Amino acid sequence: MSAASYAAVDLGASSGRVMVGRVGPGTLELTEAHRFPNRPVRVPEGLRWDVLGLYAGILRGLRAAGPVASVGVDSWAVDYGLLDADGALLGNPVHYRDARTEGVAERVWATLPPAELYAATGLQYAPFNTLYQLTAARGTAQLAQARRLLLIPDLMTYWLTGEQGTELTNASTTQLIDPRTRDWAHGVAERLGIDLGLFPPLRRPGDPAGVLRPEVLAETGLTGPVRVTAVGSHDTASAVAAVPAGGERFAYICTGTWSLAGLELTAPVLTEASRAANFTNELGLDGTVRYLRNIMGLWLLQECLREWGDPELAGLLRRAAEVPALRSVVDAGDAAFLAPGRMPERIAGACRASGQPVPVTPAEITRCILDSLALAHRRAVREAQELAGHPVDVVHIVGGGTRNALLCQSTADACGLPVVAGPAEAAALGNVLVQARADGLVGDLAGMRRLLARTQAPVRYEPRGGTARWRAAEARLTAR
Ligand code: ADP
Ligand code: LRH
Repeated sequence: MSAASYAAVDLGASSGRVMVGRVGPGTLELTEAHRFPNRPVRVPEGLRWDVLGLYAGILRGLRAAGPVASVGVDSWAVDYGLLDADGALLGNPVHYRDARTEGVAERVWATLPPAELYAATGLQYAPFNTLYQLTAARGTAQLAQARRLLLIPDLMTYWLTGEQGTELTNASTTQLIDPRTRDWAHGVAERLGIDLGLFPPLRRPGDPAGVLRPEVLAETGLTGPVRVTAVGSHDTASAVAAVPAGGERFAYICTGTWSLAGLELTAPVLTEASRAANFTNELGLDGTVRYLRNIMGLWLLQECLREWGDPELAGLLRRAAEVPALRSVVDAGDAAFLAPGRMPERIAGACRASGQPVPVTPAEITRCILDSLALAHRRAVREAQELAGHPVDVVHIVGGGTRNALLCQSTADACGLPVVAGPAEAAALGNVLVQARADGLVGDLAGMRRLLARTQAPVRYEPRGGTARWRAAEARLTAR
């Protein structure tokens, strides 16, 4: 095969998309076949994902994509659907921002203290890790009936193919994987009474994952057989694979609903200092570890926009750029911002509580959010280097946030390092390249990155000085 087209299904927390990647010798082109919103739905029992709507969007996207050699699916992490003995979905998957995990960690830690849990799994503490979600679900009628658990991309893959598997990069976000063996953490599951038998066998990026079912072919107008290939099904794993870096001395920030800021390493960092700093060791392609911190990300802005009736973003960002920098900042790593609702008020409240000027207008609040994100990026990039003993010369930003020049420039200024921004659709590109690699069209991870650097034209932002102001802003937050 000398050239081929691949469909990447990439489900982000704010939108899903089906992208088509055309890969040939030294060429890589990505086009959008279909994009659809991803909006959680609040029902009496809590916040749920509309997975049927997402699946319908995928089918529509595959129809628009036209002939492809194979399909790969990636999505946000940690969430799952439960299947009954007949293989039917038991209810809508619970959203990771649902309140059901409040207070659950303390129950888990009574059996397995946080230090032991970190030593065994290397995962950050986040209330929504699958391990805590499954503990919260204990005793429910739904879990009692469940015979299978499929993470979201694995559920979509199952509906497309009829085949079940658990893709490793996403499994590493469950907190049930040992990052050293890259296999299940059996001891952790046993001590917490979690049945690993619910998960189908592990598969790895590049493994075959079946072919599109005849009904799917009929609905999408595609001619079979169309293969489905396991990719880095955690969107962040696919995005990191598509960071167009040369060498090893780089940090990355995947900016979308979340900012995931950190390093690519060859072994996990499981020290007590790393745990205290809440860095996570998730698994990447080819034996790599994604050593990173979760920062609230553009979620803060998305939620404000929702409250403000969705004003035009470009105009708002222009006005935000005119607001003086660093008047007030909030801790963009604070889990207090995890839940939806009343975001402008919560941000203003955090500024007031820390004795800073209170941002009032949408432009002022937007500036506060972007400065706060840049500040959190600075801190994560610095601390990751210190904790891993892995220095960097450049920060790569990928994901939707690369379209926000103010955020990219502020991050360069805050870090005191050049920022190389792009590609915006990194997760889809990483997804496509893993499929193409399975067909022998591209080489190893370094080869994939060279191809990306040559074909995806990133934008470079140089730091403009003034790091002392960022240091002072950081001190304002940490002094509290
Ligand atoms: P996810 O995959 O988590 O749904 P994306 O990577 O698609 O997120 O990024 C979405 C974010 O990118 C939006 O919330 C928005 O802040 C930012 N973004 C997208 N398009 C633009 C744009 N044209 N200008 C500025 N920011 C943008
Ligand atoms: C980003 C992401 C992130 C997870 C979060 C739940 O989309 O996958 O890596 O921590 O969603």
